Amino acid sequence: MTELMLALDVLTRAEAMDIAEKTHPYIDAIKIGYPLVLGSGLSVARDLSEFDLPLIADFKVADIPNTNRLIAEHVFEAGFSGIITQGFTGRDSVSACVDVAHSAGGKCYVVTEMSHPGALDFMGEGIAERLAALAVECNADGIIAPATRPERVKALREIIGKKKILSPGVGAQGGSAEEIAPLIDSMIVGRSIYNSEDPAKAAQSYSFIRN
Ligand code: NUP
Repeated sequence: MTELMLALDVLTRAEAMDIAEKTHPYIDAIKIGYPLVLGSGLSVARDLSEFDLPLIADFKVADIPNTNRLIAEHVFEAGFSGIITQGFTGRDSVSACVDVAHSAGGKCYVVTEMSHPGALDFMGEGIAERLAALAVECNADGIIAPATRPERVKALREIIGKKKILSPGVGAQGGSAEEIAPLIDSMIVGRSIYNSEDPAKAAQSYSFIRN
């Protein structure tokens, strides 16, 4: 079974609550990041907790260990259950996020190779493998890997074993749900659900991955 994680990149609390209300029976987790939090404030996390789904903070944290720790503490105090951090800042910075997450009973995921074309300028083969190994070394709960490049997801799976792979890039970025779902643990989908005329129906259209 592969989970469906809704990337809720709408800009206001009202829109976020509306889409979550319509889609929550068909999704397994919600991910929010800068677009919604800068538009509505961090307190939107408490509002979304009414849907009783894991809530992931996609802040791609990328600072020195002390600043990462301060950011992660805010995230878990705000009611999130997981955080996404960059890995390229190195083991001490990643460990700071993992430690705060685990102390709060939450999860921490490390970005390895991003899903957009430009990711290959700096994060492609070789580097992504090192980032995945760092995620294992730092005891992170999983990685972010690109649904737009299934062969890269297979290579990164070899490194992380049973840790979770959360994978964005299906739909608007061109990745195929059918192709990526068997390789990953959680499929992250945003625009093709929240921009749909009927978000509930769009979310439901991915239910084959959850069976
Ligand atoms: O490599 C990444 N690619 C990516 O798209 C890492 C991410 N965290 N994301 C996020 O996943 C992106 O910021 C957005 O929130 C979501 C994909 O959304 P969409 O392309 O399905 O609209």
